[in-house]
Amino acid sequence: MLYPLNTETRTVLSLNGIWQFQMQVPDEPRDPKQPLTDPDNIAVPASFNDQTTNLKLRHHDGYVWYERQLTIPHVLSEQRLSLRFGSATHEAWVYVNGIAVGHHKGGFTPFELPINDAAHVGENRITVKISNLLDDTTLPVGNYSETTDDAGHRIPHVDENFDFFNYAGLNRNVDLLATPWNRLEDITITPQIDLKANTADVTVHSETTQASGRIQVILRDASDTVVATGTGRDSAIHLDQIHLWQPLNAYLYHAQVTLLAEDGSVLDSYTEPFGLRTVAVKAGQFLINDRPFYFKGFGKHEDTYINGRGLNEAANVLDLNLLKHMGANSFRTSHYPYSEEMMRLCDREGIVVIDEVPAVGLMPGFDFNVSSKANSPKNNPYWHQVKTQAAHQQAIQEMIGRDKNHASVVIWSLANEPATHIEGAHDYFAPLFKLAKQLDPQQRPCTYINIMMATPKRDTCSDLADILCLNRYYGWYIQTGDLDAAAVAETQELQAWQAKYPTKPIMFTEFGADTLPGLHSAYNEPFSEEYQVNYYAMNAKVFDGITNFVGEQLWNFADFQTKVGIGRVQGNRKGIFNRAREPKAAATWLAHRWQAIPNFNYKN
Ligand code: GCB
Repeated sequence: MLYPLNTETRTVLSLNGIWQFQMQVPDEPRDPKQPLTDPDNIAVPASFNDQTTNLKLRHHDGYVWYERQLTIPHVLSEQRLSLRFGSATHEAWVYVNGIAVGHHKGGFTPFELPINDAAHVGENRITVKISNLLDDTTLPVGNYSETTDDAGHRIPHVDENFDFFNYAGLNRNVDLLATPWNRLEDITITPQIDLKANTADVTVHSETTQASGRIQVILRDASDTVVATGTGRDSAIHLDQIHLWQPLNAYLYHAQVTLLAEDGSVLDSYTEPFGLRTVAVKAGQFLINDRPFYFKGFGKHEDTYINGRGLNEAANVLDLNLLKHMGANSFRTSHYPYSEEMMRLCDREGIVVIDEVPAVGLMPGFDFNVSSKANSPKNNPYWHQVKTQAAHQQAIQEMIGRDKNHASVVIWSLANEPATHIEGAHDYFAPLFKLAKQLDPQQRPCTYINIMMATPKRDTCSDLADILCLNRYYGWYIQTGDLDAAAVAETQELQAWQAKYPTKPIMFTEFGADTLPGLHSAYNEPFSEEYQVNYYAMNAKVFDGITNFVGEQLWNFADFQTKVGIGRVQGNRKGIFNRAREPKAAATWLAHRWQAIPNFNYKN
């Protein structure tokens, strides 16, 4: 899916700003033909939850309504008009002047709805009904229930089957797009790189809405010089003396694709950035441009004060600056695809990304203590009853469709901590891995993020993963406070994985300890800043002793908001930065370690 850009043929009008907003009274549907009656102001893009003093709204499970006026200028009236949402969390029904123009389910990927039949030049009313409800058919997975209030209303409740606050609303940009009727619908760029010859054969596949018209492709280098040209809906273009996209040393080319009429006039034009790099898994190593890469970085969240999960570009810029400052090189989009703006930024900055679908909560009964299900029986019927397969396929399709051209993306993560220690998981996941491989033109490695209970003995899906990504909390949820015992158990498990899969690279995609900044302990007590430093020092020592261990992404970059619970103190406090991005002591310790570890050939 193309990112919205102004070009010589296209106009993007931002609909960000203050919208009108109303919470729907449970069980009392509204008629979208009528304007909102007593609305409040709400900012877009942002989650609605932290913009209010109304506790009921902050914790509202159900429907909310957004509304605003849109003036369509005469000059755009001949083009195809559509509304484009960067995301609407988690489900949206969109109306223009009270007329339904479309619907989308899935809270972390963009969608575009044509509106010409419902809109007119001049004033229009845009209305969006949003649901933040989650259940056993959705991703993420929620535990849905209903109660009845005194007035007889059915009140929905969602108990998150995962560890982050269910921030919702119009979390990303909303735009009006005016595009030609005969237009470019999608562009797929697939480079075949010959590292030895320093050349690339780049296929630029252009999809158009109509069969008429011919395609011209111009490739420009980073200094905007034309380096090659091609023609046709499948343009094969050869590049000599290429510049590679490298971790922390990004180099971007641009493909300018033009759809021309037979008379040579421009029907549509769009420019897509792309990078040249290879990714491969070989002999227990993760190779970028044929060199063994070592992941240093984080699991993150889109989570900031006030904006909630809403797009916060200043926070994105700061987070990547902090990441680079620490000597890190990568992060995972835990636990959902992040904004398109963040992905474009990572391409530019040379940040290596593990891109994850919102498949989180695929386990019977989430608990803050992720080790609590250690003894859940292997023959639990969970995977035979699960109803998320359709949503999961759609999420994979939409993530890869959106992010396939990003040089920064090197791995697709198809789930976070599914219960793969329970029988039946393999049948659920095998078709999803197949689908991801079919969809990705670059054939990136695929994985799922393995939960603690899915040990080398109990796990049922690791054969599907190209790289073993483990979330482990030795010294936190288990062997709490005993780092010596934790080191022994962690080493044993890693050795067992390596023995089981001598050619698969292994990395940690989570490990961490909740820490309250300013809390100190001379006795190395959990929650103190000292314990967090010692916890990371213990882990580092273990990692350095495992040959096929190719990366450490800790949990979490920053403290983040969760639902309430006795295991959470105003959210999850495993950040090495607090929520305001102020460093805890561990940030300094880790910066020293990571600055001394090269991006390549660390283990050689
Ligand atoms: C996990 C989850 C993550 C939690 C984390 C924790 O395993 O993947 O979403 O926040 O543990 O802190 O418990």
